[in-house]
Amino acid sequence: MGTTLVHKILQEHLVEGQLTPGTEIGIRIDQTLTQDATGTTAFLLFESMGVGRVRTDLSVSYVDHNMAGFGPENHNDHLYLQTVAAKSGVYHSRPGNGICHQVHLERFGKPGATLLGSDSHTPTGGGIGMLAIGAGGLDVAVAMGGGPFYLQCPKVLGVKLTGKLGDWVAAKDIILKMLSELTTKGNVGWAVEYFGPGIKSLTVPQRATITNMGAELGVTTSIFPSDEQTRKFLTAQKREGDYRPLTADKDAAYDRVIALDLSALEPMTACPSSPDCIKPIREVAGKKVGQVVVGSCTNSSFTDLMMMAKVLKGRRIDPMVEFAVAPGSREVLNMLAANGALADLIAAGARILESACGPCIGQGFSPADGTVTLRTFNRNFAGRSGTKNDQVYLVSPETAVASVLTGTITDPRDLSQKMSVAYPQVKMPREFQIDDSMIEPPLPAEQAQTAEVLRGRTIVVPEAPPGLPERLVGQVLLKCGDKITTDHIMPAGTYLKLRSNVPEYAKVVFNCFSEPGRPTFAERALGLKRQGVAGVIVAGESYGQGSSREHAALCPMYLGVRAVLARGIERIHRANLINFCIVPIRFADPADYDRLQANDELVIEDLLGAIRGSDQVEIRKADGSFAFTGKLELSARDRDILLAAGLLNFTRQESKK
Ligand code: MIC
Ligand code: SF4
Repeated sequence: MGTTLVHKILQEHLVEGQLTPGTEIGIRIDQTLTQDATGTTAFLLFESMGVGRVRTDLSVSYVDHNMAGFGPENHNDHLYLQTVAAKSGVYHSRPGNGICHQVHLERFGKPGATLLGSDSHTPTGGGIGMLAIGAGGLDVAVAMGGGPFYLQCPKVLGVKLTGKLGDWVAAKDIILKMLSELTTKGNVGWAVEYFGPGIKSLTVPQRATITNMGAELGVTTSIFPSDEQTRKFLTAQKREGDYRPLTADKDAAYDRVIALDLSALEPMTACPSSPDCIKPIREVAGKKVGQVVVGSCTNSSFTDLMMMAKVLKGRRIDPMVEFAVAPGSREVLNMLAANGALADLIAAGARILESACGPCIGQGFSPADGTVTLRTFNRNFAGRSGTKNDQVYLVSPETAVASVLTGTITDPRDLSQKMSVAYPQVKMPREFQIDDSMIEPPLPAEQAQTAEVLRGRTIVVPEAPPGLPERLVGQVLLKCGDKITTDHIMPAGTYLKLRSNVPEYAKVVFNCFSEPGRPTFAERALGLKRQGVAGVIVAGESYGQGSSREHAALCPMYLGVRAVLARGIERIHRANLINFCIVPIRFADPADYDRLQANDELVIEDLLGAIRGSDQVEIRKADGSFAFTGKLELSARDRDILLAAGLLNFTRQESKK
């Protein structure tokens, strides 16, 4: 049997282990990306590793999340990142240059290379045939220092695409269809590889929409082959030299194959409040819309926005809808400005936002109470928009433009049928308008030695975790249900600016569960910590889904949380927990979840012994009423990291050997 594309690239980069799905492997990382919201911690940790300059082929620091905050925090972060990147041998994409994934695809993505990014949507790079993986900032810092990245060798799901998308049906509808079939749960340990005759007609930006939102499936990565479409895109980006054809073997041994006929697809949406709450648009059509927001790393490419501008040219948006557009990059924005499309969008009534994450991460543009908001983004977790009880529908740019004209959720195919609007065929440009002047190259090594790094007062070096105790005495601080996202654990929005200051940011851990007049999670946790009692979190399935933000481990660790007991923990978050010395434990019998309550006191007699050499731990309630078994699904390296009190300490110990 032949080899899948995923395993071919893994094989080329393998430095430890064997390509047996489910076992741990170490791979060489060619490129890294960081963004500001995870990047400040990543760089602070990188600095404290004492490596000096990065040892990858290419590392890029982007500023796209924390852009327009009130107070000095954002600008302090930008200055730190700009100066630390220059000193460390890292390219720096300045604020305003665009969203990391969009810019990386345009200017740096390379078929066959490995990319590790401190952002869960790093697999966007799979659209150009890279093996692109999201991870916590500390894992990325280690990779910047030249260390391998360790992961579970994934099983590969082959998705055979046939047919061709119809008019008004978009790449977004392909990934929404995938989410309707696979959901956001239970896909840990898989990678998705697209193949078949249907891929030929999909451009790189379309493929990138699909691999980007593959993150919502919870898979390790998603990838398309590198073919003529890839060559066309790279040539248009004046980077033909980076092209390399790459496909799976014809008889590739996929662990599972599913088929999708693109011709049979219809416009879809993810309904409030989960990316897998999928319905065909026609089932929700007619609902009044208050807001339409186009942008994010999923759908803000030149072709997406050109399509919209062509539809809107000479038309006006519905008077009861607010409409905002955030182009994915400065390249996209410049091109729209140069060809007049920007003026068409403005004339139609669009509010143009800067090229950044913006409303996708709750930086403004929160919807009014009780309004439906349509967004071309990838996540609609409750409250992420900044409004409690929000009603966020994730849609394609096609559905967004149809709905902004009518003021109701509209199947875009109705634009042709009922309003005689022809579907604009937008071709990929032969040449993009390239201007890399907002990407600063690093300083040469000699100059870097004496260069100063600007560390403003709001940038606080995070504490390393303390060692784990032999005997863990803990208390259940919180019992939560299924699908707890990292947005629940560490809210972004107005708190995003606190990312560089763990003691401050930790105050809002789990604040979505706070009740007025009662002590917060942070207050209770710190109270226990002072008494020498560990905090324990009890959770259901898919705990920690969503973002790669390691603050969802780092801040609870700071508050004294030492263990998470769950029915299931998502890949990136699980790695972050281990990196910050919080023990991830799975219920051996999922029914034991029902027997635990908040405030229960728990004891693990021989925690360190179990971490050293067992696949399970015995846990009992301190009152003796109940004992149960937890599974420790740890690789040898995971055990070493936990015993060394986290990855930073572990890396320091290893470098001394
Ligand atoms: C997100 O979409 O949630 C983010 C913000 O991009 C995160 C990263 C972060 O929390 O900084 C992600 O997806 O990893
Ligand atoms: Fe930025 Fe949103 Fe993409 Fe995250 S999902 S990187 S916040 S645009």
